[in-house]
Amino acid sequence: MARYIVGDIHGCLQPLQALLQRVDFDPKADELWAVGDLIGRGPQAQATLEFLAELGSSFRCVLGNHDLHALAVFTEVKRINAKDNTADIVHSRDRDFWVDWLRKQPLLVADGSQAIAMVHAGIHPDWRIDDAAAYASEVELYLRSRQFVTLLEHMYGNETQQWHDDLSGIDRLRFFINVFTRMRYLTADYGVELTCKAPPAQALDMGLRPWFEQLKIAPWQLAFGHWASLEGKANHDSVLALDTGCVWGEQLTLWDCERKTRVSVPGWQR
Ligand SMILES: [Mn+2]
Repeated sequence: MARYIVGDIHGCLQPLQALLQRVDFDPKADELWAVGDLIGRGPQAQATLEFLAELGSSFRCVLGNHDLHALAVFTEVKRINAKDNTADIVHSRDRDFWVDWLRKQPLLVADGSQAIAMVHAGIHPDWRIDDAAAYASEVELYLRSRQFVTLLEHMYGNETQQWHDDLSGIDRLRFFINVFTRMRYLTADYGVELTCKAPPAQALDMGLRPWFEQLKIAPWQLAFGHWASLEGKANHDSVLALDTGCVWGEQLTLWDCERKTRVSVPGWQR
């Protein structure tokens, strides 16, 4: 069995299929993991979800910020924006099916036997993988409950926040969602900063550091997406940056866990 971890797909079904063909992906024998942002912005939201769901148990993913936003749009918590490019699902008779499919996906996947895990954006450097998995499951439990729309209504917010284990209620869940699906930078005292999109060199001047800089999770490796401007380079042995800007016309990249190599194909050509 081979395992491949693919970066942010964003509804770019054709690059995904080209990439899987490049590595001879066999859904009967191999496993595909996806670091989230399965849909949003790119051209084929519904067809991409159909393709991935069809892979059944050979496919595993985590939710990204765009997937959570799509859930908010599909449940009418948010109005659709033309940029979202998810109108095909909004107007589909299968919309409720995709709401249920998406809200049952996790925020973190970990395989202890291979010491490999994935999230969309990152984890807090004060956490071990076990802690992060437990925190992710708090959100997952809520998303699977009947009250999930309440969480979608309250998950938005850009306030910089420190991690404290006594955070509770919706603030705690929002903090976890922000860390797992949106974070790029931390302040000097490990506050989670959510607005800076500058490259690392420029962010440094603002006192911000990439979230993974002080991360100590060896022997674990953590795959993540979300941050296309890193161009796949995090310069840290314990993390694998896999978003290489497919939806921006750059590349779609996967990590071959067995061979420990990257494979890329051209991204979406508008
Ligand atoms: Mn993202």
